[in-house]
Amino acid sequence: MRGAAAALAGLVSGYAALALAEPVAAVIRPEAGPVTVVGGAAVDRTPAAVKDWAIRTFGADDKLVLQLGILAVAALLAMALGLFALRGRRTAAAGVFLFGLVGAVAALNRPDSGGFADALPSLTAGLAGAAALYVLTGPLVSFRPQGGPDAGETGADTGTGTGTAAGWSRRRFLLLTGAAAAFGTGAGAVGRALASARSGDAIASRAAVVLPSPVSPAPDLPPGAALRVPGVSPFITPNKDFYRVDTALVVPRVPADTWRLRIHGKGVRRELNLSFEELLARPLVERDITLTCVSNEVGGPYAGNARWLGARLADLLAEAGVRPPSQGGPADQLVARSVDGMTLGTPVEDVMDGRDALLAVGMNGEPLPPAHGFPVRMVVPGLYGYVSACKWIEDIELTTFDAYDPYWVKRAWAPRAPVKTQARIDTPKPFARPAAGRVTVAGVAWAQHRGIDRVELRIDDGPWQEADLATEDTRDTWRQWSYAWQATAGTHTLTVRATDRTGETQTERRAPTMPDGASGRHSVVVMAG
Ligand SMILES: Nc1nc2c(c(=O)[nH]1)N[C@H]1C(S)=C(S)[C@@H](COP(=O)(O)O)O[C@H]1N2
Ligand SMILES: [Mo]
Repeated sequence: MRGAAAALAGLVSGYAALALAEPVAAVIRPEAGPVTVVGGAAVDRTPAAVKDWAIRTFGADDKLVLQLGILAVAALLAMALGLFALRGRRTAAAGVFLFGLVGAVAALNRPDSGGFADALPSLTAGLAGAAALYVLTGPLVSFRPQGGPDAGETGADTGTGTGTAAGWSRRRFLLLTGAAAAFGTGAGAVGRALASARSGDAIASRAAVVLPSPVSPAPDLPPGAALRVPGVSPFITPNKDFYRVDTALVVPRVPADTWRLRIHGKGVRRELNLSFEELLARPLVERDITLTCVSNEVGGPYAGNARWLGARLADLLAEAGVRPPSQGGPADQLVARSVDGMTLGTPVEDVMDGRDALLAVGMNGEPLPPAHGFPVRMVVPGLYGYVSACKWIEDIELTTFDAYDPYWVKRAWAPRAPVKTQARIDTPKPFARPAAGRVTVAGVAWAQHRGIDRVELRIDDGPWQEADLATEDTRDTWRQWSYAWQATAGTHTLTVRATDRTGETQTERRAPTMPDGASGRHSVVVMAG
């Protein structure tokens, strides 16, 4: 009983501590919350293969799973410290404070750390947790069955009249524990209210943005570019369905009116420092571009196609005096840095070779959604997101591949990563049971900036059959395809492959996503009947 009470005291102390950190973090910086900073440190230290597995297994829930994992570990540690307090309350309390210190150190070491203030939420949690554990476990150790004052650590507590047969003050313990839990719940609620008031600023800032018309609008979709086949990925991915992959445990909220972008580094003759307003005042172009993630497995969901509005990055670089390596420029790598300290490296040559590399402000007719990089992000056709698509961008440095390894490259991903040609079967779904007879097989294929020229489908071990391709929008976008299959009863394997405009057919050779993107062909098994 006393043990269970001690574990409960630990748990409630931990709860109250983390809850109290919430309003503190909301005032200082939501990104500085103890669970967020420890989670961020964990993300940075997770082996790339595990992270890739987490993205594949938990998808967009990967962050939630991580945070729940941290809370579970914290709960276990808190209960252990509660039990330990039965032997030494001061030492156990010091242990709780130590975890607060760990959080503080993690906070100060975040790449986006805002300085000493970032340590405060964790320090507050450590102090509050230590005090709570000390107080809550008081009634558990301060009263002996024999009666009389306890000569131990809490000599001041006489425990008069509240002792139980078990030798500890149950009523007092329950009162204190209940109060601590209630306090924590209140603090958490205040924290959430403050945080939502704060993110309200960024939301208001986004709502106030009026996107200018492009000087060069995207042409209307050619007729026949969007198939009307149920189950196929829509040609343009709605923002709410667009995949999201990033390391941010809290979506950075960057008000547009304080946003600035600096362009500097090797070979820059005139440093540029742009405000959001100045960026919007430039000639903006609108382009359809398909974005894909290097963590996408063959047949996976991490690809999306949107109509982006933005400034051509090559023009800005030219204005800064940057020349691509092919014209003698000294920098071959452009390192983009986001407000949360993420770094992504892109070949300068690719950005300046005439393709529509954008500093994007709009996505499908609205300002970028916060999760997709509001107010400004990069998008470069033909390159995986981790080497091009910096969200919440605030800095561009011209450097070399030799001189600097950005975030993912430090974690063993390839420094250069053009998108690999891929075709995906969207319908029928794996293990579907279509009626025998005519079944429309359909999906999408992509080879951004090269273009898709052919998609073929094979039933079981039969010959490759040409699929019908939707009309091409641009070579920077995916292409839908469909195939009218006369399904016979039984189990069949459908396999798809695409050929890009260089004439290369997507390889059969399977490669994992690490280090530069998965290869192989997508197959789906169906039971026609
Ligand atoms: N700041 C920041 N930008 C980032 C990332 C990130 O973790 N942080 N992830 C990149 C990766 S791996 C991909 S695939 C794309 C995904 O963009 P989306 O979430 O808008 O689909 O963003 C890129 N830009
Ligand atoms: Mo990615």
